[in-house]
Amino acid sequence: MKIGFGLYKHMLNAENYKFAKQCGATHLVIHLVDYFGTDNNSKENLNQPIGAVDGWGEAGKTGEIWSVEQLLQIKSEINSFGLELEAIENFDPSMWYDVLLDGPRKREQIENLKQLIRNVGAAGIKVFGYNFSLAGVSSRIEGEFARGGAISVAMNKVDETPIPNGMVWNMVYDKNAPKGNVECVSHEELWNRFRFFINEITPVAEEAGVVMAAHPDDPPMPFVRNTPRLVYQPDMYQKLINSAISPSNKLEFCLGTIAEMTEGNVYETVDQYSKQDNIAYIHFRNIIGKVPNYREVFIDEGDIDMLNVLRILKKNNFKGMLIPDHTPQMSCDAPWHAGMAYAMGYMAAALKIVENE
Ligand SMILES: [Mn+2]
Repeated sequence: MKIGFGLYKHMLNAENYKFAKQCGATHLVIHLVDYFGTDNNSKENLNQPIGAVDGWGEAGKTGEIWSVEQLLQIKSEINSFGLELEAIENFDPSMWYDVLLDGPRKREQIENLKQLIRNVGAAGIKVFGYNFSLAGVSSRIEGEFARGGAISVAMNKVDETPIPNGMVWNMVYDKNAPKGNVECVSHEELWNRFRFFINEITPVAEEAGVVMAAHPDDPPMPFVRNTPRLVYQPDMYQKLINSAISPSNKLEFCLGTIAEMTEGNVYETVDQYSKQDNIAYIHFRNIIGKVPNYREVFIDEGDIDMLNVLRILKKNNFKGMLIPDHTPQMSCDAPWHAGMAYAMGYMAAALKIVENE
């Protein structure tokens, strides 16, 4: 198994590459979507996006895809710090809103997504993580929810505010959209939209040598903001895999989100999908509770026995990457970095213990 580190777009700089390396990471997952609008304002030290009702910011305005040159430039900078670029996480909503919404530009957008995946493959990046979701992250609040009053994220009720037209996945892609809200469709209709996407994309991904990795819905509720969710119980991951049998259709396996689900058992779920070799990489984090009442906590204080998870992964010969995903912020001058360093140290030690058993 490999220890990696995830960085948001505004964090892609020399200092954080060094920090990741110093924490023991060998591989990076990067976000290229500007969730926080940092291209326009210089906000610093932002934590994970929590899914505010009015969204995070504007999506890339043009729907333009990332070029091979752009990707190679970022990759070579990362390599110069002794790290590998393993994965990119998330499409910009402006690239695929009509694929999610079954809108008029769906055909054009799916062709653009295919070209993006070809570019990712041409740049030698092996994995592309995504979340097939209309509302995206939602319903979460920030507060002193982790040990010692560490600032973290929690949920205590479902946000039922409809998504306004022109917004999807928490980002505005059209400021001039007609008044009204995104229509509430059935789960079946959402699965039809997903099957269109995955069956179009996997042959291209296979040819490009890229693995598509699906994140479950966070939070895993059947409906959020008056829209259906795709993967909100552990079995739905199997349905997703079965929708397109391909070495390029795998999972961005989020332990925290899976443990928040009301059905199933997190260890059996790890066993099931790692045995199938369907896990592309893992969000290795901990939580307390189940939807709609849970909180994100430190890696060693939650409901999940993380060493048990590692033992199951070892038994099934999982060779992929683990990243901390989110962590509570620690009280000091660098709350996010301290939280991440704590998680990384724990992960390195836990992995050493299990690998030496
Ligand atoms: Mn996650």
